[in-house]
Amino acid sequence: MDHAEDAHRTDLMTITRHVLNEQSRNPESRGDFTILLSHIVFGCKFVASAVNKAGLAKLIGLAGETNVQGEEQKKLDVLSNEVFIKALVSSGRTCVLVSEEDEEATFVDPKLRGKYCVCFDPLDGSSNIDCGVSIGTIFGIYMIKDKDNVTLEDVLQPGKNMLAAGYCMYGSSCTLVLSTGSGVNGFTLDPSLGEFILTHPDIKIPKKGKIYSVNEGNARNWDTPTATFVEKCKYPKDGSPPRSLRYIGSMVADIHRTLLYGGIFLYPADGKNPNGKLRVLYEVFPMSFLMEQAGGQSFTGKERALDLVPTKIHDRSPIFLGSYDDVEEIKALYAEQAKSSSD
Ligand code: AFP
Repeated sequence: MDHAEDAHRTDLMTITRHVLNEQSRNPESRGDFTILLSHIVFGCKFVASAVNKAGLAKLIGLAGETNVQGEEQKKLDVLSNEVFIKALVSSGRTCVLVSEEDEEATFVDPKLRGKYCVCFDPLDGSSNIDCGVSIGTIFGIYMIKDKDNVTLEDVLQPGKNMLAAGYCMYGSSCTLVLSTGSGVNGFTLDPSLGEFILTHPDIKIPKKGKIYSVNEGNARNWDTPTATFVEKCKYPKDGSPPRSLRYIGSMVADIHRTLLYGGIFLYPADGKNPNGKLRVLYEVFPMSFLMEQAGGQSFTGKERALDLVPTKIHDRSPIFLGSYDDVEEIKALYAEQAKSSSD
């Protein structure tokens, strides 16, 4: 028996141990973030279990309600939203919550208030539920501005003010990817232990990728920089091979692949949707934060995505994010367009 290997296998870095290690580096920390995160992790485990059982438990199906975007809600969306709201409120560490499923922000009862604001999409990619494609939870965490005066302004902050962001992907395995502002780490749920174990330490996105990811069905409404970029991906003029197209239509799954394999994910503005489709607070910001922390970039077509200042909680923005060099290419095309229209 190889004892060294055995010792290695049994010394597992759980997500709680990892966050406690990070906490111990900050002597002023009182453990509030660790408590908040453990409640988010509980929410993810609950949803992972519900997603796994969805077919069996007949949870799939319409709940007969529509969400704020006018989309039909599935039962799993409703359930996931309830689970996360309850988990976050009961942590005693939150004060304002913004969920994709709720039109209004939730202001936590003053008795249960803490210093964090959480923006989240409890079950992103829900149109993929019925066919078993990977879906996920996305979250971004801010610190409250003024404890005695909690307002919507606390969540209408630029993405660069986020303290932490992450997502949990419910797929062939359940993977939680987290950044607390010093790199990105990935944890996989070991179902037998019920623990997220560090499996992808210090994720770095390749500097340049070979994959582009976009809904090409919208191509006829694209602006010139997006159309030119995609044309270059398919018919490169510099002798490089064409890039592969991969598009799942579930942001968590498309971003997870992009983080690990490199490449670029695009949800641009188009003729019909000048702000694109994806929501700033709980899709664009958390994913942009993770991308930058992994060495990539994120761009709106006008500016660094994390510099955006949302004016409403369900604002949308065009987004291009992924490998550093790939995003540089799209930035150059937008700069060219801006220059030619100012000439
Ligand atoms: P659903 O939650 O309605 O499935 O939308 C998923 C999503 O918000 C995001 O996860 C995808 O990247 C994007 O929309 C896909 O949009 P298209 O279906 O327009 O390509």
